[in-house]
Amino acid sequence: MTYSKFEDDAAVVAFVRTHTDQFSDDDVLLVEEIGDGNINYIYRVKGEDSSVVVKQALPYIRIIGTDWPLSIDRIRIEAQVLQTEAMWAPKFVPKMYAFSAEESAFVMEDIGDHENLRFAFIERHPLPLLGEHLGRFLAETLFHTSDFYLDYESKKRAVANYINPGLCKITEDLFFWDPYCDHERNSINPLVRPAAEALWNDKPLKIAVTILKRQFMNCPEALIHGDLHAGSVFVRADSTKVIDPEFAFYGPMAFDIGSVIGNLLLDFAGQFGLPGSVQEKEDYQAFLLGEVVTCWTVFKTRFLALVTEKSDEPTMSDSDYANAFMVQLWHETVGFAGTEVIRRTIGLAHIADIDSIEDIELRAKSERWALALGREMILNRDVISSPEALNAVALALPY
Ligand code: SR1
Ligand code: MG
Repeated sequence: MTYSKFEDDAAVVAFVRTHTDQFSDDDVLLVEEIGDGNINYIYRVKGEDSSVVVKQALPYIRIIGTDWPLSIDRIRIEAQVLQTEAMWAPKFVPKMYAFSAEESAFVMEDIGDHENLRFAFIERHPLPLLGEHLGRFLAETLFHTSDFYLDYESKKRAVANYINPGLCKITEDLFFWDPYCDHERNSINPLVRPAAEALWNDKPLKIAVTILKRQFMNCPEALIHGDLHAGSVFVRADSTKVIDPEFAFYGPMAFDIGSVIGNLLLDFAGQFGLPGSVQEKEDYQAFLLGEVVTCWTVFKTRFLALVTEKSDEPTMSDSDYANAFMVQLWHETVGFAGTEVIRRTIGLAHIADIDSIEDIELRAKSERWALALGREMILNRDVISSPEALNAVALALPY
């Protein structure tokens, strides 16, 4: 492996031409760096009639530099996960055209006709199929990579293939440790510091978070995306694409489902302080809660149908077992969603839904609301019995 960044546009073009036949020889190709993520370099390569996207991983985190080293095996994992997801949920992922370990880079379909879900949320774009699409994506990818579907040997080999320690460690720290202590990586609105300090002194909460952390570290249930926040989703009104599975590994299904639900609720928190009329905000908040219900219901219905249709595992294919599994999975989902809500509010990696609220007082109100919601979700995950019950908790929480 070269471990070096593409030197210039010509190197990116040469990479695409060497590894794909997407462009004819006489097509003039233009390169534009488009990545605004934290970790990698992303380029769009545009010809006369079509374009592709190139993603390159370097052995460190882009926004930090060489002080935070990170294995480039993550790009191999991401390429393979995109291919696996494409087998089971082809509508919901960009096509992978080529991967090269030599350059630690791959070429994929350009989904530039979609917009990032984070910004669609902030601008309150109508997304009538969002929850349905994400529920379906989750059901297909999680079922087909789990013991419900795979034979005992394929499953264990897959667990080994997707060992991803460096990226898991980021999550172990940023979700389950930093926000619950005065960590230097945290980024805290000074007006919210007393609320953050209250969490640091909340022993039952810290124990509950540690239980979730242990589950994250010790439950190789399915090949999970591992970073399914709104920034990893691109949308049009009629289409949804999930990208960026570099954090993927064999982990708890509830972590992915919880990330989706956590991000719907984070945008709910942001809506209070974002520009717009009260009516516009309340309408969009109602839409977000509706998508919480739809996402879970579609996920559950499709997963259980897949168990009936395709699972021949002698014990787990029992429908009574599968239904009991769903109950447990829901409770874990609520807990993981709560950790996403808290870590995006006072941890290292914030979200624009809240951070773009210019008035610091208004932002603090959304942040305090989010912290209170996340705390309730984590502590009461075993009593919040359904998405409707979760929505009732959100609606009852004073702003
Ligand atoms: C240093 S990485 C910070 C965050 O960005 C990624 O997208 C993950 O969400 C990670 O937690
Ligand atoms: Mg990412």
